Amino acid sequence: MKVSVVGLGYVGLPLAIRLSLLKYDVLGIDKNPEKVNSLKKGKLPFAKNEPKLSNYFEKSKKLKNLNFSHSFRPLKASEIIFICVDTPVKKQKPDYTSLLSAVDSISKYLNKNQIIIVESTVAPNTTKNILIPRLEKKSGVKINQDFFVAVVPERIRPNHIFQQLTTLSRVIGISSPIIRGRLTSLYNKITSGEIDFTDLTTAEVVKTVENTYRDVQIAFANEIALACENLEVDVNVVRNLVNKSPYRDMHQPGAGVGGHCIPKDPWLLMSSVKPYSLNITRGARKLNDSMPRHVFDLIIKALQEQKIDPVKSNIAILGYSYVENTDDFRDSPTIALLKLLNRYKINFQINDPEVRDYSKKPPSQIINNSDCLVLMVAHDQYRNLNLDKLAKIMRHKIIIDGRNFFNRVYAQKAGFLYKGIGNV
Ligand code: SAJ
Repeated sequence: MKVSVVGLGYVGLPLAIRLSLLKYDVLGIDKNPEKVNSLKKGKLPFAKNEPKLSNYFEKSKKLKNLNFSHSFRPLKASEIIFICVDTPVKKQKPDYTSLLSAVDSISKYLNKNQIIIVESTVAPNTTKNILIPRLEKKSGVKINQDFFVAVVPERIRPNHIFQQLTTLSRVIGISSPIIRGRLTSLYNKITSGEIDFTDLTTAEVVKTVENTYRDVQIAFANEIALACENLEVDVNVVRNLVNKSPYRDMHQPGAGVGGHCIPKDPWLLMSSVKPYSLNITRGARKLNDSMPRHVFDLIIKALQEQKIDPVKSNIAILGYSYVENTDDFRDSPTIALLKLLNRYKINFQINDPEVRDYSKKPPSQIINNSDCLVLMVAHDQYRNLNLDKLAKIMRHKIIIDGRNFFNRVYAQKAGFLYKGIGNV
């Protein structure tokens, strides 16, 4: 069976490779010619450290059933077309530029009996009220008569992509029960997880709510961390003891919430619900977005305690990506922190072993002669940092711990002024 995947990012490319290994005849389409050319040459354009991605890509190349194109014309022959393009949020509203461009290109070649599967995360009611009418208008074919649509939101996380793609349960919203059989067969091959059928809008709500739920959980942890700073208790002790109580799952407070899912999906949900509601959701977003500012305030407070003029200081930032052990830095909290340091003309250097632009200098080189070490991402590679050795090369010994990464007592024994989120 011929299938097409439109959008070859963190979702689309692993999916295209998975489908190739499942022996489908796969066409990967992307608007970015450099990405298409890199893939045609057999080179991964990103996520080189993603477990299994390069290994599966090599296997797929041997099957010769995965091709790449910048043009949409060949998808005429596809029975199934997956849409996996980015759906960012700009000024708290959905930006569907890529999505609508993909839909318009697909509609030029849409023909009978094709199924379009929207894996991109969209606001509730987008597929029903925007995508389907646009497809019909631009193609002249009719929904549930000539073509069908499904909403199957992706459920993957960088650094765990194939593990999640092949095992997690999937929600499948369908435009008509007619396609239930075909989608059952398809997704039972893709994942060993359960597949649950529902309508198009419910599937969109489930996806945006599952990420909003996580954002609210993290915001609660951050709020309690700020309270613990005020109460001068260690939030990590509080969290560990709270979570010993049944049915509690207090999340990790931290330097902020980044990535292409959690900070975005609550705005997609809010954009589709009448105004002035979802107050907890809105408040959680605001609090999580304020955490990089809180890290900045802790830096300034620590420098002042040590009588260091911030504009004459040198800050060592560890971690640029949005979450540990990945090179993905979309919406990273560190980006927000750097904006503040730049605004107040405070010097800094960055190390991130996973991000090419910041992996050339080892941590020791950017920490050498610095006044303050700020841990923003809990990369495994930072686990071998020796605080006694770092204390000897720093000009002043301050640690701002954005991820409860270092042991406070140990850091203090090594002579550091230690301030952690919720543990100052
Ligand atoms: N974070 C915290 N405290 C926590 C957990 C995360 O501050 O307790 C921060 C992280 O540092 C990061 C951000 O939140 O900056 C997001 O982290 P994440 O672990 O949620 O990672 P994501 O963004 O890759 O989330 C994805 C989501 N999966 C999909 O959208 C399909 C999310 O729904 C999953 O729960 C998550 O992966 C996962 O853990 O699988």
